Amino acid sequence: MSFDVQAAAAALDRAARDRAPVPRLTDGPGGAGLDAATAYAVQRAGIDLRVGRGERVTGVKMGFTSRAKMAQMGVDDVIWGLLTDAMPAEGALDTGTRIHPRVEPEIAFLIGREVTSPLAVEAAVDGVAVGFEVLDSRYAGFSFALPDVIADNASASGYGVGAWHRPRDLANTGLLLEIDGRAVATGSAAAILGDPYRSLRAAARLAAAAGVALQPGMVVLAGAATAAVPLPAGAHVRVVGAGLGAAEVTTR
Ligand code: OOG
Repeated sequence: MSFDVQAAAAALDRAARDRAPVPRLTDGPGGAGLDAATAYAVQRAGIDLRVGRGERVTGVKMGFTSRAKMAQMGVDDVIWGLLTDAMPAEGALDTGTRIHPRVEPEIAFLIGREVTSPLAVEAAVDGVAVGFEVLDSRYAGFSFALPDVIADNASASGYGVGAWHRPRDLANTGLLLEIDGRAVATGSAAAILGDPYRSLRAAARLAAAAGVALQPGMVVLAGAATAAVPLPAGAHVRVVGAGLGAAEVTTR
């Protein structure tokens, strides 16, 4: 049975907007043989729906770049997704518009110049920051196989970044995630493929291969260094990166 890319994208899009999770695509019609390429076609069709509603692509996010995340979700390959201008959490974030949000600490890169070749992406970086990503799987129980989560834009739902700093070595940057002043996750940026710059280069390669241009002003999220934790309403979330300051958000 052939797989309906547009129908899958529409179902995931509706799930996000209605806050009603859907069954895994891999369990549905034609889903048994769903491969990564088809799953990325679903992801792109979902982004097209967002762009059609007026959203703008603001960057790229990497997923499963750390053992902690792969182990948490039971998958074993690096994936990527796209960020849009509907996702930044500027100081406040509404958990009520999400299904079962989680938060994780991230390293973020700011693209400052046109990326002429994925091999030259480091030279195009203008800033580095500590940040957080809010994930919200559109699948029931936050449970998926790799093609499912690829199709679901790598669970992207929101993000925030702290102040930008000049590019620097990040391999041993300590990361701390606090909820209401309590440390809930700690890790090192070294957990991100050994060095977050490696994740940046992978993001540039994947974007170029997919025909997505990394433009000045875009953000690349390198992926979490720790497992993600449930994001409650009415909480103050703070992510600290050693030497990078903090990124904060209050939820309702
Ligand atoms: C998929 C997204 C994983 C990361 O940083 O590893 C990710 C998920 O766990 O729902 O963004």
